[in-house]
This record gives sequence, C-alpha cells and structure tokens, in this order.
Amino acid sequence: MEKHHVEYCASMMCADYSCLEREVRELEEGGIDSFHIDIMDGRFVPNFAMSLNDLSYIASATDRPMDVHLMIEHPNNNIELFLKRLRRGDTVYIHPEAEYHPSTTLQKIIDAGMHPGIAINPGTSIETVYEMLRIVDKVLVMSVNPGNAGQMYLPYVGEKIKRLLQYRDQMGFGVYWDGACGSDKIREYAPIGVRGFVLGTTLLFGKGRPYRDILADIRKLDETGK
Ligand code: S6P
Ligand code: MG
Repeated sequence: MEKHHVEYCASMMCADYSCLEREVRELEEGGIDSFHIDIMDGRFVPNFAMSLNDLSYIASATDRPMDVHLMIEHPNNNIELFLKRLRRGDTVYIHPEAEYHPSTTLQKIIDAGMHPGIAINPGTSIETVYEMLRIVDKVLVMSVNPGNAGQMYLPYVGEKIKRLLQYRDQMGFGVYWDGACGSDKIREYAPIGVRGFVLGTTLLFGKGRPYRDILADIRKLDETGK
C-alpha cells in the first residue's frame, strides 16, 4: 500500500487565548498541518466559539492553511465574511443539515479557490449527503455532536467512517475526523484511509508538554498506515 501523509489540524477553540501568538508559533514549529477554526452561532449548535477576529488573526499569524468549520445555520447568508478572510487553498466546511441548498454554498467556496467540505453530524447518514460527495474535496466526520470540545466519542460513528471510505476513491474526496480524537483512533483509522484528524483536548491541548513532542509522538502512530 502506498503511504500518504496524514494531516493533523489543531482545534484552535482549545488553545490558550492568553498567549495566542505563542500557541500559533509553537504549533507551527511542532509541525501542525493546519489550523481548525470552529465557528458557531448559538442556534445550529448550543454554543459560541471563535469569532471572525480570531480567524483573521490566526490567518495573519501563519502561512499554514486554515480549516474553517462553520456550525451555523444557513451559511450561504454570510459566507463572504469568511471567504474574504481566507486564502486560496484553505478549506471551508459547511453542515448540509443547516442549509436548504448546500450545493450553492459549496459552489461559492469553490469559486473562491478554496477546498469545499461538508461536516456531517453523528446522526446524519451518508445516504442524505450522497450527491454532495462528488462535489466536495473533504468530508469531516463528527464523532461527537458539534458544539463543545472534550466530549465522549460516539462509537456508532466508526461504522459510518468505514462505509464512507468505500466511496472516497470513486468520488474523489478525503475523509477527516473531528471530535474526541485519541491515539487509539489514529492507530485504527489512519491505516484504513482517514486522511486527517482534528486534535483538541483529548491529545494536544492542556497537556503541559511542548506541542513539538506531542506531535512527534502522534506522527509515530500513523507510520504503518496507507
Ligand atoms: C466540536 C468542534 C471540534 C472540537 C474538537 C475538540 O464542536 O467542531 O472541532 O473543537 O473536536 O477536540 P476534543 O479532543 O476536545 O474533542
Ligand atoms: Mg470542528
């Protein structure tokens, strides 16, 4: 099997905001692949996380790609607010459950030169997003209900990921993991084809160890994988 580079994204809602500049720098020096920005509206999910200003700041502080996860109702209404703060090659995920015409919103993301993605909730079936799999570059599978960091993994999501992986080559998308990502998940799912993992409180943040050391340990987990 051909080995590919597994991508690790730092979930920035878990970062220490008293020293955000240092957080970004140390994650970058530690070899993080991208910065995951969780945007919430208090309606689609019962929380508020990061703001447009956080996104602008982090995007200005690093050359690494942004990975924007919009947990908001009807993102089409204000997608431009996000797109204008991003660069070509960044990724924007919308939740198809939150949009009447998700493919219209995805087209705006494509037209802006960014990677279109869908994030799918634990309770959302592959069947309901099937047509969109041909349009998107990335599918972010939520293994917790969106809204908070530090939640428990919902075990029924594993089966869905395995089914989704069967379509990935034929339909041309990468599968990404978001929520409660522990080393056991990387060990099991990187070798069978999950392309990237969002790292939050479970593995990366608040551990009292340098990000460089943690990320070096994490990279060893996927070394056997395809
Ligand atoms: C959840 C959000 C995620 C979390 C991430 C936190 O609403 O979309 O990106 O920030 O999952 O990771 P952890 O390891 O604390 O669950
Ligand atoms: Mg997220």
